[in-house]
Amino acid sequence: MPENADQLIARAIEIVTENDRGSYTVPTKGLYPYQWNWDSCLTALGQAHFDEARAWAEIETLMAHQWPCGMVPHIIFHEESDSYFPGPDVWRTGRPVPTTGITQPAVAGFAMARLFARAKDRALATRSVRKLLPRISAWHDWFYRTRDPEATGLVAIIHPWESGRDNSIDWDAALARVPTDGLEPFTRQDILHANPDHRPTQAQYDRYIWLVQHFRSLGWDTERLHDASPFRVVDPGFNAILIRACDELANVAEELGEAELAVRNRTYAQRGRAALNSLWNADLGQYLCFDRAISEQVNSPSVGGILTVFAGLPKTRVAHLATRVEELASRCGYLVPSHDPAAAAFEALRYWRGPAWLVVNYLIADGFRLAEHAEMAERIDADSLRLIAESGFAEYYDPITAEPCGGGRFTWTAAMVLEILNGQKADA
Ligand code: 9WN
Repeated sequence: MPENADQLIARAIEIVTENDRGSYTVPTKGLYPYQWNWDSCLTALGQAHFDEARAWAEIETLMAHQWPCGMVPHIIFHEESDSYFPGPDVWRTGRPVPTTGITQPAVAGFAMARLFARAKDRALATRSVRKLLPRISAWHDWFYRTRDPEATGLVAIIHPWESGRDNSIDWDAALARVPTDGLEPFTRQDILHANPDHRPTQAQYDRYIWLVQHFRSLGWDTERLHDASPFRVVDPGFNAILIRACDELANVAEELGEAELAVRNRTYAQRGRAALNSLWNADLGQYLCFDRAISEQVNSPSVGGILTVFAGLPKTRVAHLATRVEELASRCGYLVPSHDPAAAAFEALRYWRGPAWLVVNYLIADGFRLAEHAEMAERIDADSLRLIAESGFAEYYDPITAEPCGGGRFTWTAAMVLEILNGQKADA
């Protein structure tokens, strides 16, 4: 018998709780034993439905490990573990609690605003926001200062892991230009926990680690890394998340009388949204990445160009993106594939080269909802719930068959189910 909404909510809470380490949540046992940046912010959205204080703590813990320059690291290594590579001994960033030296999609500003808007405990929410606002705003400043040195309005990522879409086809050409000379020998752990055929390849890992060594050799000086990196790509999805976070932070700052933070973040958002136009590809009807190292558009129809809807876009653009999602729907069983199944490089089971991910579905659906395309948002939510019904709370899914892949009992997948189902209850 299919589970009803309350049973699913109970299971989702069980998963989020079992991965809770007190003040932060791990993505899943074994495969990912630390705190990840965007996982935590999306997890907090789910936690808030059953424990608001715990949700605020999740984001506060992450922000407590912000670097003095403003960067918020992609992993915080709170406890020792030998089940993940590359650990703190490889990164060697010299932080009091070890962290990596790169960042991840800037979901925090959006998550903070959403928690604040829904909070029942207003006093707690206001206290938390007062702490978080300046920190998250400093992260946004860091992005536009160090990752957009020529003030184009758009930031670049300098490592595929920063995108959160690690082995997307979007990075293939740029990553192929990353050398591997001087690479220190290493042993991967991920392929002991998950099917190697569903994970990035060894050639990709070699380049991921070479970049880490290269940045380490530059002393993790984040003011220098952009220009010094052979890998510099402008991802429309990554920028969309940052733009929306700036806008949402500006809204909250206005409400709390923080005028200076509000104006600064609003300006970032407006400039970013205008600059996204340069990434539009009329032939495909979606946005594409731009390889800043060689000044060329990347001809790769990935979900990053659809996730752009999350920025809050003009109606004509949203309509084109809705058409594009319809096209993808005709080529798969479950929205939204991380790559167009019609493309030759599409791989249904390999991580970010085809599979569907609930967090991305959630952000895309939210963008359509923002643009008053409720029908498309509901359709994507329905596919997310179909994936759960078919295959449980997996890390990601084959978008054609719904086969579950990667780690099991996955925190952010469960958190997204809490968001979708509680949202539906509230609308009923
Ligand atoms: C590297 C934790 C993270 C997610 C990323 C996802 C994957 C890590 C890895 O897992 O990346 O950061 O080792 O594969 O690609 O989006 O944040 O769930």
